[in-house]
Amino acid sequence: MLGQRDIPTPRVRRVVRDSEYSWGSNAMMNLYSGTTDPFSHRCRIVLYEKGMDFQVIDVDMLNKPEDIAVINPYNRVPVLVDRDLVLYESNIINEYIDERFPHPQLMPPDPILRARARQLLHTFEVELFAHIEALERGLKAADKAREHLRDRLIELAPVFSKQKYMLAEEFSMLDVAIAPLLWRLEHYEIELGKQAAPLMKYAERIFSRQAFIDALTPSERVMRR
Ligand SMILES: N[C@@H](CCC(=O)N[C@@H](CS)C(=O)NCC(=O)O)C(=O)O
Repeated sequence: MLGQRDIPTPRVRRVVRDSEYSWGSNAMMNLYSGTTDPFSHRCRIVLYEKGMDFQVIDVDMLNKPEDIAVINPYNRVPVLVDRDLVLYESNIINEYIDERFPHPQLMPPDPILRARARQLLHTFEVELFAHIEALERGLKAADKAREHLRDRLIELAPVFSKQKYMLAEEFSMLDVAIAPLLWRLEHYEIELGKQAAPLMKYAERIFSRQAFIDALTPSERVMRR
């Protein structure tokens, strides 16, 4: 575990709420976040939904600072540093923030519903987000990934003819988890067609939330026309 003094000084820094912030004992939560990274996007959404003090450290994915490898053995973003706690993996970071700052609660309070939500989060990773690296890196597998994502999202679309959000009527961590992909459909050149209209209506509902708007980086803002 890294001690406070071992935490590297960030090279790129964006102070979100507290311009007097210094990298010292009063450190608030710090998120190392890729400016175009869908996984970091998830964590930014949760931080803004909670409306507490935090700092986002913008990481240029094309010029990633060596510091990231010091705090995450997998050398990836997002990474959350909260005093002595260093966390990676967007869903783990988000559950920590949700438990630390319970309002508004984004995971269901009931253990059974919470377990189901975690199961669905896992399904999103396997069925959707595992295919994103091919698109982000422009790999040979990109066309297959596009096709797979399109098919899975079209299958999901009818759910939103009956309900407002992924878990019925309340915005939750599941909406947070999928939102960065929905925002990037044009950017990834995934065309869903008319059959996905209920899904796109659902997406617009998420995109119009103030926290979602505030969480977007300038590079993300231009991903959708
Ligand atoms: N499962 C991880 C995925 C994180 C991830 O893949 N991050 C990518 C950005 S898309 C990364 O930092 N890759 C290293 C690099 O591009 O150098 C999470 O949910 O946080």
